[in-house]
Amino acid sequence: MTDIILALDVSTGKDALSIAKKTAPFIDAIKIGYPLVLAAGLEIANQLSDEGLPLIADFKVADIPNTSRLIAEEVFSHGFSGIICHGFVGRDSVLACVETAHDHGGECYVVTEMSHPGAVDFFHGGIAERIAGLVCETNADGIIAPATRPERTSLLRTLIGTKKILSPGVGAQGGDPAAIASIVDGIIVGRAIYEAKDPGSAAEEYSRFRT
Ligand code: FNU
Repeated sequence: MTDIILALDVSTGKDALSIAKKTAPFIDAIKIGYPLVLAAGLEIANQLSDEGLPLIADFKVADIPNTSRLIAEEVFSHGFSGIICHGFVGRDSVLACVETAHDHGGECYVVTEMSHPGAVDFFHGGIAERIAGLVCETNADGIIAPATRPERTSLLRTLIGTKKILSPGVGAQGGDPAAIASIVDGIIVGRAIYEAKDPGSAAEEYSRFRT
């Protein structure tokens, strides 16, 4: 199965709710993060939940285990079904997010390699592969891996088996959904949908890649 996940990085609650309503029939989940939450507050999650779609908190949590756990508790008590954390912080911090997610019946995704050009400065040279190993050891639910580098995402697939891969970078960052859809479980699309003249039609276009 390949899901379409809307990255709702708009800066007002009003825009977020309006775009969520227009796109809901064509998407499988909504991901929100700092841009929207800092503008509209974490309560926006409760309002978005009216669409009946899973909500993923993209806070890329990267802290000591106690702080990571406190962040994850706050996320799951606001109705999210998934959280994204960084992997480079190490096993104990990742485990704090994974355990808190699972305590709440939610999922935890770990960033293995980011999608932007600068990601190669740090994540290449074995780091992404080590993080993939950590994902298996900590029983995390899946990884975030780049649609902008399908060959890297394919490699990471061989390391994590059937765990889920959610893949950002299509559209605005140049990734081709056709090149990545068959190797991942979810395509994350932001600007190509929410900045479109008609976000509903743009989401419908991407829904061709749903399986
Ligand atoms: P769009 N995102 C990303 N690359 O783009 N969470 C990563 O490696 C990663 C992410 C997020 O470019 C990014 O923050 F780990 O407008 C944004 O919310 O399609 C979304 O994915 C991509 O947005």
